[in-house]
Amino acid sequence: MMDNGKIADHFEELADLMEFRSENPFRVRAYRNGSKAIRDLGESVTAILTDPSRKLDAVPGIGKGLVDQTRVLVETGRLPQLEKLRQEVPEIVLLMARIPGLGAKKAVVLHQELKLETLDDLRRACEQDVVKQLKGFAAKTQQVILEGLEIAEAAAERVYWANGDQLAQAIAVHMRQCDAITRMEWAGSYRRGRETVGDLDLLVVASDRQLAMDQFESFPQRSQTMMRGDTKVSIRVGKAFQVDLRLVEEGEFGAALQYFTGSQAHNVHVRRIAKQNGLKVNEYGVFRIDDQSRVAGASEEEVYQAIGLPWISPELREDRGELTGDLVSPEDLLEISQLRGDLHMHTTATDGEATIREMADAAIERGLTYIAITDHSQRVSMAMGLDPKRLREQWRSIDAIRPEYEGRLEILKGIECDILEKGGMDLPDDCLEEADWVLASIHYGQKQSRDQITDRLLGALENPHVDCIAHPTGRLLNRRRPYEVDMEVVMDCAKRQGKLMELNANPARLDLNEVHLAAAKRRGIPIVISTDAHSIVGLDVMRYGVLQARRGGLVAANVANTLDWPEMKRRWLSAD
Ligand code: DGT
Ligand code: CA
Ligand code: CA
Ligand code: ZN
Repeated sequence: MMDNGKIADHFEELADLMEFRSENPFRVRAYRNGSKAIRDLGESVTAILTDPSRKLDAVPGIGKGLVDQTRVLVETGRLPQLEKLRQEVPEIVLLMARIPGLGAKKAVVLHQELKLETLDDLRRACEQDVVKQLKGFAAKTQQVILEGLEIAEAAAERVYWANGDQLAQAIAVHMRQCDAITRMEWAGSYRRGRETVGDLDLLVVASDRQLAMDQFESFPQRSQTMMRGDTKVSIRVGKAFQVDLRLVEEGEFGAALQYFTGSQAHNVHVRRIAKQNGLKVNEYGVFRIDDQSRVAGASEEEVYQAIGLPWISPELREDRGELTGDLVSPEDLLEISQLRGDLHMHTTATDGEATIREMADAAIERGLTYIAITDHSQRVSMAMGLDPKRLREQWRSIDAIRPEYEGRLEILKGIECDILEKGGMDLPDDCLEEADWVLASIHYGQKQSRDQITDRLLGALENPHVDCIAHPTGRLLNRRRPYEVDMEVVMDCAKRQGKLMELNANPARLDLNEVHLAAAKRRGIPIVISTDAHSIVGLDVMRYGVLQARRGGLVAANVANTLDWPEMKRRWLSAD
């Protein structure tokens, strides 16, 4: 029987291949949406198909065409259309096409000319200067490929926290069906809320270890068991992603959790402090060095306490001062319930999918008291950015609907104004002046020198109408490095000018990172956590931003949008 994960994998691959062949984007999207719908469906697609009283196309996201294909796949285990496409596009070509800066056309040429079979072959061809001799390839391209390979390899290894979270929750639901499991907790980078996770680490206490391990191995999305021992099982999910299960004793659970949560750097530091106190720490407990007696291990609190430390929130365990600097008490760290507004979102006026009204209603449902509509400015032509005329039209429509939302939600007239390549803002001052909230951000000229980029940001901060810098480093996790920028200088200027900085909560951005957040906190620069939503569901990414904020040690007082709008305006916005 074919499980939902397998079916979804088939359609996802089909969508990838069709996209590669530049086939109809609507059909590509239909397969991609269908794949997601099947993957997220709480019950078996095969079961629905074999039940004459049920209709698969009643499931949202699954159309008629997909139902027929799914039936073929479930009945025969094969998808002829996919097999045909696989013949036409070898996997290595797809892998190469995903390298940033390479693209489909060049990938095909490389494959034809060099008969490459693996990405390693490609790396070798670059290192031996073979690539730059091909027609249409320059030394620069070869360099770009080499750098892109690095990113592509990292991307193959690590997933966004948000995706790790989705998988972790599915595994947790599966494991809870096993009665032998009496206790269960995630450890590792996932528990620490790192931006990306390399693998997942699950700790379990069970009355019957074999049953718990069997349950783990029967996770429907498992593709392979890499090893199974007495206390540990490692499986692969999908192509390569690894999940480790460790079985531990109830009385040692706290020590194991502390050990396997890491980070390694944090643990090394903890052990050093312990040693100074005559103690030894390992995954089984805390022991006195002199007589080997065990002093702690059942709970994490007791482990830290035995060493003379308060319990430290997992998000902070990176050895960045959490053991020595000013301790942030865990209950003070920011929580999502403390956020009142969302100050970065797009609508159908530019590249968003929902109208102002739809975004406003969705914001109310999510408990917010204000939002800013911040569509793109004219320079961002690909997203139909707004010129002054269209922007003012949008503001008039906001004026028109405001009375409806009176007392429920404040809708602010905002703009995400591009910082031009040559410096300066993309919209005239008289226009920016009329806005309630102005974000400034860089979308073009990201390859400029450190000085140029820094100057552009300083120029924006010095504009009296700009309130906040959005996604300040421009990075996209696994895909695009941050641009070169002197963040120290930018932050000093932000502080001087009384400006705010964004923590963009999109799981692919999480920009600023936790180190920058901590630096902003030290300087007293208020942070605004925003979703940058391009749709209603885009508003739900706020929790990833909150996790990132906690990693930076932020408390409510450091985050401007924990205040209601009138208060926030009074407290943090310069009167311009
Ligand atoms: P990841 O998976 O690369 O995103 O990062 P982590 O932190 O989850 O690393 P992982 O999965 O290799 O190990 C989980 C934790 O277990 C790690 O943070 C610290 C602890 N740990 C694992 N292996 C070692 C080791 O050899 N030495 C020490 N001190 N700690 C280890
Ligand atoms: Ca891990
Ligand atoms: Ca691991
Ligand atoms: Zn935006």
